[in-house]
Amino acid sequence: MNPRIIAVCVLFRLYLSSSAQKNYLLESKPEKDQRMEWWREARFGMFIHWGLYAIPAGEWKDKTTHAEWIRTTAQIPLKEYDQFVPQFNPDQFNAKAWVQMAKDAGMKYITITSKHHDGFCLWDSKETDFDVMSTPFKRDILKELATACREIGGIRLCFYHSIMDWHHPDYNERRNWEKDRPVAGTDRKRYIAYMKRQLKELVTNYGDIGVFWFDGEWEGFWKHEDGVDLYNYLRGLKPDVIINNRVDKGRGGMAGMTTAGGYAGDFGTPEQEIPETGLPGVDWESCMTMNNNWGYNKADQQFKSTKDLIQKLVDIASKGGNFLLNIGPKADGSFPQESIDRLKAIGDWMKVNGESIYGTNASPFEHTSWGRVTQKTAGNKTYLYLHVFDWPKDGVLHLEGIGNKPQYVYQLWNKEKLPFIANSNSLMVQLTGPSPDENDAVMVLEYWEKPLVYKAPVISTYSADFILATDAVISLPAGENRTEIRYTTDGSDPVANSPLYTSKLNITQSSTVKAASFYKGQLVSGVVSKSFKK
Ligand code: FHN
Repeated sequence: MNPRIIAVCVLFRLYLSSSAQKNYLLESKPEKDQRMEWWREARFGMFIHWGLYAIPAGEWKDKTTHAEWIRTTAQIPLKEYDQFVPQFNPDQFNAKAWVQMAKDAGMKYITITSKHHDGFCLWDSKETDFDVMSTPFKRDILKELATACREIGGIRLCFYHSIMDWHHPDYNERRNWEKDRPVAGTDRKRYIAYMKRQLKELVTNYGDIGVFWFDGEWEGFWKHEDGVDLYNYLRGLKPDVIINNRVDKGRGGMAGMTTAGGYAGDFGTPEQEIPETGLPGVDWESCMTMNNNWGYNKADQQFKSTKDLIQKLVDIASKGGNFLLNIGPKADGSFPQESIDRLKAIGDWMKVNGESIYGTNASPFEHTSWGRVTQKTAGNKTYLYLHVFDWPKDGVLHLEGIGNKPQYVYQLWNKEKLPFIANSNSLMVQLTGPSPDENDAVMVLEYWEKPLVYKAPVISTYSADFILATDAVISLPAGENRTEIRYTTDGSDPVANSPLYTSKLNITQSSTVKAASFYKGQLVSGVVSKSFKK
């Protein structure tokens, strides 16, 4: 063969092997920021858990508390569970209606279970017959959703994909009650290759997939090196795809955050909970059910109120996170009416207030008694969105810890400007009339400069209980250099002429240290305290 051709073949093989082995974990911050931009802007998405488990709808023999885990929680043998395949015929399924409901609710992406733990595939997979094409429905559900997203616009299609698979024999973890599925002869590498081929189908044939949301990573079957490999494999197929932290083994339980460096995954995944505070520089998304189940359970009527769901969305955004709110469709392909009603009501609120959610960042304030704050910078302007859950009875909204005046204060719902008084460390806004929205009424502070937000100091120590002596370090968040720390050690609140903190305190007696931030002689933060015991 012509030496030139040989050289080209060798170079091409090198290219293929190098692109397959590229370590995307070494991506630069600007590259990741660019990739995450749409997702951070979106802030709000729809989770969909749908599959064969919607047929029993949570009921099995004398229990009605099952859901998407029913094959396991009801200990249904594989052959008996497979009987749901010929029953799956969702004649009410309408992909356009689903996508439109998500869009009308103000959501920007849909994350649907391509395959949940039971192994059933909602798309036409060449890799298995345990898929929707083996049912009477014989339609590629994910393809119809991809088409609807493309035609309607404004909604990114994303896939939840379970690593754990209770159907494929080579996923060789077994439940202790599964006596009918021997492990002999199984091959975990063969399962991983199967899963990769299926993921390639999903990346290649269903349009511009935004996120792969892995789950079921917690069993011993899945190793850290498998997670890193799968992350790089998928990024190699689609470099701009976003992948959650459940692709690897770094998730710290249901709190969802990645516990240390070196693990793969672009965002944390708190489940059914919201972190206490935002985590600067960390991307995370809280996923929650509307009632108590991910998959459809016909007995579960405990739907969260619209007010609760809106305030959860706002709380999450005020901490810099995304909200992935779940729908569990029925076996016929329709959404539960309670879900439809809440999506509509949330959408009505988002039509008026969406700008206070989309593309916002975490609140610059530690705490506000009446609600939450989100913020957004556009050009040389910064907008602070005051989400008022509890309307002040005296008609005056107080904001503590702010040191400069906004250009304007106005009601987001009608842009009506409001009078306000600003002093050295707080703002008082005169509200007009009752709250227009008991779920959350939003006021806007428009700044033409960076808002001057004061932070309380933090008192830290190696040990508050000591024998001879211990140290107390009092600090302000990084970058806060406009204020000074004043402190006391007798338990009294610090005042302008209290001692100025300049270096760590040596504590030799039981005492209470209190500290606060001061600016030009004015108290501008809350008072923090820590007790020390000899
Ligand atoms: O076991 C799954 C469960 O079925 C559901 O999919 C949730 C949603 O995030 N994830 C796992 C439980 O943590």
